[in-house]
Amino acid sequence: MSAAPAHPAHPGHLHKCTDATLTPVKSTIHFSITDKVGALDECLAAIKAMNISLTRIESRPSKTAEWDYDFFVDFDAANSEQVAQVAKTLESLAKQVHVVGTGGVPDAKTSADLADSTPWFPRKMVDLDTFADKVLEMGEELDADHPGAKDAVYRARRSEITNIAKTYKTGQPIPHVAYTDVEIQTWNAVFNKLTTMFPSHACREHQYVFPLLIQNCGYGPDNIPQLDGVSKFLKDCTGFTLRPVMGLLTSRDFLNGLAFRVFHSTQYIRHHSKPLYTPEPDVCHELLGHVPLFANPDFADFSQEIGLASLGASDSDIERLATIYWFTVEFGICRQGDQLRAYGAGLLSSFGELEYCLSGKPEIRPFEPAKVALQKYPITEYQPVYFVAESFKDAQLRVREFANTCNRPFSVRYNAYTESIEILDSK
Ligand code: HBI
Ligand code: FE
Repeated sequence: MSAAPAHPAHPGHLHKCTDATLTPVKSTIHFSITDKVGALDECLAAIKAMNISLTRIESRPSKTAEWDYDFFVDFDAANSEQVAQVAKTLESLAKQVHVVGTGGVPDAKTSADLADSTPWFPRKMVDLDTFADKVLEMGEELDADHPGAKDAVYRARRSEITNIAKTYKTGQPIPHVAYTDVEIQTWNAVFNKLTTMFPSHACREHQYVFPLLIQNCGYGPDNIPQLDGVSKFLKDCTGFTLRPVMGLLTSRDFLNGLAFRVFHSTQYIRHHSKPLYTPEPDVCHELLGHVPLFANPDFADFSQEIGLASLGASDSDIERLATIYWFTVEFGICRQGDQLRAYGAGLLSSFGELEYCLSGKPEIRPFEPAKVALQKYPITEYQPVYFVAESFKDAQLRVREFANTCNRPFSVRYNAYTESIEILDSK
């Protein structure tokens, strides 16, 4: 457990006091107990024996190695002596007892508590609609070194396609794009080249899903799959969905989307003059590199873990999380049996780098998030170093551990029923 949280929990609802003539001392106490039948009962009975009314109980698995449970109990005491008495009593029954807040603090909505120091972040899926036109440089203008920069026809076509993303709203089907013959030829060149390498270079999760994408989503050498069908397929597999995007989002916005199991996907394709090169994400990179992995439950959990850590994170933590994202989701390799295989989408969608990363030439290091987070990386050339994950589950746990070291005075969890973020305001 960390030290006393910055925002002690307080109940927001009405409740009965033990003595209606006195103002109760609203208090929150924390304690941990091991997962033993009756342990919680004993603690609550002890409080009840003092004739104190409980107004809220929240529990969650503890971050300790012993798999304890943390409890946060709100109660109304008659006076501060009684609060101390509760703490003393619990000390004989539980571990890590501390009063996290008592007396005089008005009931507060957690959102108001967070407002000042915490960067804005989406709380509900629909909040992602606000990202739509916040794209970085390549969104509408193309960089001078983009192969399509001087091609007016290409640029017009691109804005036609990015217009879908610009007007897209949560919950809508993603409009289909009728890809042209030239576009399909570009896809064909990429598809044929990469699919020869997948059997020897892609991780087994990618190889398992690829035939299913051919069967269910129209993947094939002569068809560019539609985001809408792919998104429905992913939703059935892992709850991930795609959202069309005009171009590069900021790291913060992009990672925030992952907290909702939403992947922002481009829908346009690279320029036909250089089918095996693109300086930015395009539909080939998304569909051949990213999508197969998001169909894997462990990888989906791993990705969402990074997303959850990014919500309301400081700018420097965002940068560290973006670096972790870069060396995993984009350029990760993993150990499978006695071999190394690629699972990063930047590798799986690049003929040259897919070969290079497993060639034995580049440096390979173990995936340790605290170290990875500080690694500098080039974005226009092959990576000088790759990090090996032992499994997606293992990588997820490591990222969670890393996230606990980030300086954020609250923690979050995703409620999949309401598609919204719940805030636990004591870390
Ligand atoms: N935006 N649309 C989009 N696609 C990405 O893959 C992407 C992004 N913004 C930032 C980003 N990737 C990463 O390089 C990290 O900064 C998260
Ligand atoms: Fe990518």
